[in-house]
Amino acid sequence: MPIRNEAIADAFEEIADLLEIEEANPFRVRAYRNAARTIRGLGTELVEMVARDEDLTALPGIGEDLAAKVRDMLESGKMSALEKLHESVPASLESLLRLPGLGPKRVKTLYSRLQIENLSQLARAARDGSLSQLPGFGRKIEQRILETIAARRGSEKRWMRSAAAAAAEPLVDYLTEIPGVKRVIIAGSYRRGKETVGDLDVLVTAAKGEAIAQRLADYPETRNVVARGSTRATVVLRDGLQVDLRVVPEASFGAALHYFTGSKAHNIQVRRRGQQRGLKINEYGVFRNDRRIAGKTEKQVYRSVGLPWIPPELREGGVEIDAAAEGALPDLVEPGDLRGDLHVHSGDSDGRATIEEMVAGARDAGLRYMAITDHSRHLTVAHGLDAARVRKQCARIDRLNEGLRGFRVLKGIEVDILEDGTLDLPNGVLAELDVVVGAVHSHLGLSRRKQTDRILRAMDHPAFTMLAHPTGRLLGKREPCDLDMERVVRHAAECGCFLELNSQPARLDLLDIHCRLARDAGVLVSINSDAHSVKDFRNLSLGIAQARRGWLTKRQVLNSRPLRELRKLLRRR
Ligand code: DGT
Ligand code: CA
Ligand code: CA
Repeated sequence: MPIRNEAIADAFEEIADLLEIEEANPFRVRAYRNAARTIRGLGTELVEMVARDEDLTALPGIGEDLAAKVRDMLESGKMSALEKLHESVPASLESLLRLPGLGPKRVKTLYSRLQIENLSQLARAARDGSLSQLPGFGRKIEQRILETIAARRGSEKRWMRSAAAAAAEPLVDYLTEIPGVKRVIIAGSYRRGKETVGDLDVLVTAAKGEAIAQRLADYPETRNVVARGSTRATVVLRDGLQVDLRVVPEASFGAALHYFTGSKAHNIQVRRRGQQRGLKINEYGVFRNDRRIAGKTEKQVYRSVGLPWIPPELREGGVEIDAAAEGALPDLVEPGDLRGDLHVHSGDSDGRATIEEMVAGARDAGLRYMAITDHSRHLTVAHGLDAARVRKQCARIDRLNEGLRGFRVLKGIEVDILEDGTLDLPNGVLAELDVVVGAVHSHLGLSRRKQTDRILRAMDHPAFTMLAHPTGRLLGKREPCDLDMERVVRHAAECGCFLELNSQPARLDLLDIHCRLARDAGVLVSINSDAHSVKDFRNLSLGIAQARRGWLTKRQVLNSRPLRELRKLLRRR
């Protein structure tokens, strides 16, 4: 059996894993990962290239050293660098000890029962489920170990969607203007609507790839060129964001778009369905006996395996294929579906515009209503409002509404949930408001039990409308707080309140999985901007992307409802 690319890429990945445990130079680790990725993306088998005496170092990310390792593996069936690493990595039991949930006793069990002495072996055992079979282990700890490992893997720099978009949009414009270019689209995690992306995967259709790769190298924002070939290029932009360019002919566009949109797990499932039908699916098309039967559009690719087109936001390799096969894909919420915004600040607290200016901004964004929800008094840094100031603001809003046609300002507050779960303003004033958005801004480090109880208690308040940014995470800055979201969602369903999906670029909180919990429990989600300035209404599109990844339909989004319907829902408590 010839050694396939997959096995070589796996070996490189494993070397990277082992080097990472050894805390080797991150550049070295990355080099192996990049090489693995290159190899996985190759259209031809390395074994054939070597047989034809082709120069492997011409491949992006493959230098002399890695090329030699590839040849070594093709000849001997093993990669000696990997074997050596296996020997040299000490019984790194100490590093296992540092993992959450693993004490000396469990580590010893791992070693004596499964000969696990390093992180990659542990990861494998956790993935194939053998870990949970051990005495003293269970599903919970297995899950925790998997999460820890995933978090370590994911510690390479990722970019917030908003930052990636700021780089992507001008790049798309630049590439679109090149003569001969037909289409330019960003695939990868960006197209799947992820809240962070590792890099930008740009797909271009054009007859001649080389010229496009050259133009990307010449792009004023390009800092350096990592690799360049006849149909691809990899460059790093000035701010450090990496761009992978692929140029494909029009006839392969759909297949390439599908392939490079991913996720990898989704692609694998689609390919498997293809295999069951005797089809080979790759980035060039769908093939039966080497004859291309589809590839121009994504729809064709899906149709070839008996599925309807699946929106990119759902392509995570979970249940979307089954849902598609059963004709049960959700009709996902769209940007134009939002009628209002239920979390907006003004200059009365820490916003940067007047209520009137925010009204104009909301109208420009196509909205018909919004709730002004300034901070409450506890948040002194934000010049939070006490009851008297809230009442004054309400009177101003009443007057403002009298002069408005086709738009309504609702009266609200973003009230602090105090440490004990009480709200930061007296019941009387809260009862006068249309919208009470409860938020945690302090004591984010409470235990899971205390944090959850605190939030549940706040929800029990009869005036409570919705929970703002439930997990409190700030991408790249702050982990989500320890919260039992299943209990929170269940409780929201029981007491008839709502959950916010906060659209600020660093928040995007609810997470996608929480949106799904909400949907399953029948809890409506409010996609709010939490705008502090007029331009912040634009962030709603980020919230929509997140909601789509959470499988939400228009009906499951509170602020897609017309004002009259919304009012009924708000009064339901
Ligand atoms: P990222 O960049 O970390 O946010 O995540 P993605 O999903 O954009 O991943 P990336 O940039 O490594 O690759 C883009 C897409 O290309 C990925 O979603 C699926 C496809 N792809 C990459 N490598 C492989 C592979 O080894 N096998 C398969 N089937 N697809 C791959
Ligand atoms: Ca990517
Ligand atoms: Ca990429």
